[in-house]
Amino acid sequence: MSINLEKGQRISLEKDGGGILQKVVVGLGWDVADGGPDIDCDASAILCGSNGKITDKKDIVFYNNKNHPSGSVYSTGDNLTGEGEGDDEQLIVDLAKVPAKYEKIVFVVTIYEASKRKQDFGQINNAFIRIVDGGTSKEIMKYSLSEKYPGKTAMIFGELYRKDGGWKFTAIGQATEDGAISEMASRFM
Ligand SMILES: [Ca+2]
Ligand SMILES: [Ca+2]
Repeated sequence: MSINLEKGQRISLEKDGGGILQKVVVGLGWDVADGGPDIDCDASAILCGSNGKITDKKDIVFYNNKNHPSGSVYSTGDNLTGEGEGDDEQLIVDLAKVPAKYEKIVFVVTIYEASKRKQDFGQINNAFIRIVDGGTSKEIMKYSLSEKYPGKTAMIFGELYRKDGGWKFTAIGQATEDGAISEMASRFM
């Protein structure tokens, strides 16, 4: 059964009935509030070492760098509008293949050309991150933003991190004013 996480909560990622997960789908979704113009959110996965930093720009996986060199994380592509229910962008993580030097994978969402288009998280509804078992397609957990963030143009949604030989996920929900993926990524450099 899927668990609804609150901001700050963490869970262990396990298969239904226990056991280690091989592959997960990290889905992110959003809708435009009140019939406003399209908003192009971009989801990224940032692979960090034990110091919480990236070692290479290729450790940021998103629509413009779809495949991590290790083959363990990839992006299914760029959604420009957020139209429709369900996942609008997805990052696939092959947990078993993540090289040992990476301790955590942070999932962030930025708004493309937010300042030029004068867009922010105050104009977004139903933003969420969820994790699905890639083997069974069953949802493991979902974290939905419970409030709006006017003036905020990016969101650190959560992170997967290694713990006791497995993986845990924390719902972070930290809104920022970063204008682009490069700005967000500089937090991890
Ligand atoms: Ca996008
Ligand atoms: Ca949507």
